[in-house]
Amino acid sequence: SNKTLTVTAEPYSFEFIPNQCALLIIDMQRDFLEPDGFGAMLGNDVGQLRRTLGPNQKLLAAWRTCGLQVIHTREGHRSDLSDLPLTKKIRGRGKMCIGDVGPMGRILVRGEPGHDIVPELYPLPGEPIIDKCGKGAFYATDLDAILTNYNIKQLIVTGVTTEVCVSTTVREANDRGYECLVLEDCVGSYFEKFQVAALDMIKAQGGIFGWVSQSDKVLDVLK
Ligand code: C5J
Repeated sequence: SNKTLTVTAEPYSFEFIPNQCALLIIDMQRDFLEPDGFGAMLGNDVGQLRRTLGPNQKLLAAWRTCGLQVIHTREGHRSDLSDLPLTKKIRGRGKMCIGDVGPMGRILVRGEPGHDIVPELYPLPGEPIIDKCGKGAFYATDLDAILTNYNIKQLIVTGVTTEVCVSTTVREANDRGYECLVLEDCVGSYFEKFQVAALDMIKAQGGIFGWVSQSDKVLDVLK
């Protein structure tokens, strides 16, 4: 639709034109969310991310029913790792690193089971998937071109993790002139204090990077 919808949000209402607004779902990948994935193997509490599955499923279903644009992202690398900076590969000094064989195939390598999107939120044909080698979804991808081609000017951003790939993408989007609404029940962090701080930073100073709300506030106006 072409008419403006108004969502209750912080620091003030988020107004959007549905056919100029995409739902951007960041990195809802099996290796980050599943109990036998890479994230869990590192000792992270995947429950903090899994709580976003239900709200994301409900929002995605409603968004699709309205015929609106959905875009998915995945963090990962080419199988030859030629797009993986050595600095990223060795970061953490862990036993396992990107490209090694983990519980669900090679860690963060495209085409491996653990790299793919969780079945609950699996993309439909016609929903672009952005494969990115960085944290931000704009860096070294065609996301900006796709948004321009679809006349998308605003983003409702969900996914994981709030302080890493969601935040980086929202900041990149902001600098490119997109307005972002982040839904707190649809974004997750392994660390509660980062979840709170990352969302506070987005909406601070009059919405310096965007708006924050909850999925039910969006569902309210889509009906
Ligand atoms: C994402 C990460 N997707 N935390 N990755 O946030 O490494």
